Amino acid sequence: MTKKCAGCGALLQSDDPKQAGYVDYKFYFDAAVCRRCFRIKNYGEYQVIDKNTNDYRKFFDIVKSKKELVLFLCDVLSLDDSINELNEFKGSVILVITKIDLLPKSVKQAKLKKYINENYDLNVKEIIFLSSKKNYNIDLLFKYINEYKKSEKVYLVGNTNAGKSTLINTLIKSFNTNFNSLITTSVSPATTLDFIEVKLNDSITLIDTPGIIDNNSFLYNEKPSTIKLISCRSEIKPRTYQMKPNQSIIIDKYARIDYLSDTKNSFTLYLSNDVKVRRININTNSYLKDLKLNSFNLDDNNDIVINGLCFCKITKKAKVNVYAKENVKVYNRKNLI
Ligand SMILES: Nc1nc2c(ncn2[C@@H]2O[C@H](COP(=O)(O)OP(=O)(O)OP(=O)(O)O)[C@@H](O)[C@H]2O)c(=O)[nH]1
Ligand SMILES: [Mg+2]
Repeated sequence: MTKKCAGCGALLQSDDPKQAGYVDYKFYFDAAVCRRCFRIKNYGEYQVIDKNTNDYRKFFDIVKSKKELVLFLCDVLSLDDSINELNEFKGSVILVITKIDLLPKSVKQAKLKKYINENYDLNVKEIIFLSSKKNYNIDLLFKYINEYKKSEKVYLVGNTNAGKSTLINTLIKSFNTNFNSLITTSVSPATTLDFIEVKLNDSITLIDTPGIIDNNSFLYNEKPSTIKLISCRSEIKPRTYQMKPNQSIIIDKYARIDYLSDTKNSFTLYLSNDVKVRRININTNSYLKDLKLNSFNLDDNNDIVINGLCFCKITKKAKVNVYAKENVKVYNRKNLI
């Protein structure tokens, strides 16, 4: 008899503790979840399963050919060109921008929507901004699901950590009070390992999928303590610095932003409130200059994004040098907010 872990979707097995779905043979028949899920939930411990990043993408690619409704989730702090991929889905797509509670309340959704519409040409039924944590717009999403679903199956896809499993648990809590969803969620990447079907009601079955791993993210291959520290958990308090020429911003031990223009400028950092930031003099301090250099000559109203770590809103034209880990994508875009 085979059965699946209700937390991560892996097939339960008692042969290899290092592989997905392991559960001690003594518990096999009674267990609903694998040892890894049990430990994530109860002790916050995280075990990396040794898989190739393509193993995760495989599930995403399978959903592309389905005709059913797809909820394409994107963390508001990781909004980038990867959302263009939603145009490759055969089924209707709703773009769900998650974790909206992390942005300061002053940020207008209309502005975010305008940014998406001006920068991307997306074939979507709706764009919705929500927060599973604050239960914000969950009712509206439920209404859209009923309006656009083609059959009872509704798929949730997106990058790892976009909040797919958390959203399913929230929908279950809100609309199926007879059932307690067991899907495991965590701040670490690659939590969900296989398709997980959860019945929301007689006419809707939600299907969770493993998220896509972004090799160019700061979070890729970082240790759990660093992931916890840099992941935003509460509303971001933006940090504004009036930069003078030859000043530099140091983001803990992770990145350095040198300001090279010769007029004053305003830099506002959006990142986890727990990460320490300080300002130094470029000429007398070479801290973190051994990291990879990315140079920019920016127009006014641009953001510098250090993928997975933060973004920095810069108001005027600026020459900047950004130092970050070798694999991390650093890029500029028009101001998001
Ligand atoms: N602040 C905030 N955090 C959220 C929200 N939704 C999810 N999270 C957090 O984001 C992290 C990732 O959530 P998951 O639901 O595990 O993400 P996932 O998309 O299922 O990730 P994979 O299974 O790896 O693909 C967890 O720490 C969640 O608590 C939200 O609306 N607001
Ligand atoms: Mg998940």
